[in-house]
Amino acid sequence: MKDVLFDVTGETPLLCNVHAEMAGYVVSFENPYFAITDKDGNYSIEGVPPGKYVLKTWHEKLKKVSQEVTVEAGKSATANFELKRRR
Ligand SMILES: [Cu+2]
Repeated sequence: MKDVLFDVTGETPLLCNVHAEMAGYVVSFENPYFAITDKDGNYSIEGVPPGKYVLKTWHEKLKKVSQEVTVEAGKSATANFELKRRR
């Protein structure tokens, strides 16, 4: 096992030189607030301090979308996205 430090933010593709279908991605962030959607596309990010944020999506086959979200103290905020295929 080899340790690798991801000291850049964004996506790092892990590709195979032999098999084109073997591909994985590591996506690194500058903060601990992220979520992976469930099979129906639902997600939730807990413990976000009140404030204004830009929420960004990432998917290997879908276009990136971002949306401004305001989190108020003691309330939950909702952000829905409609994602389209990358060209
Ligand atoms: Cu391979």
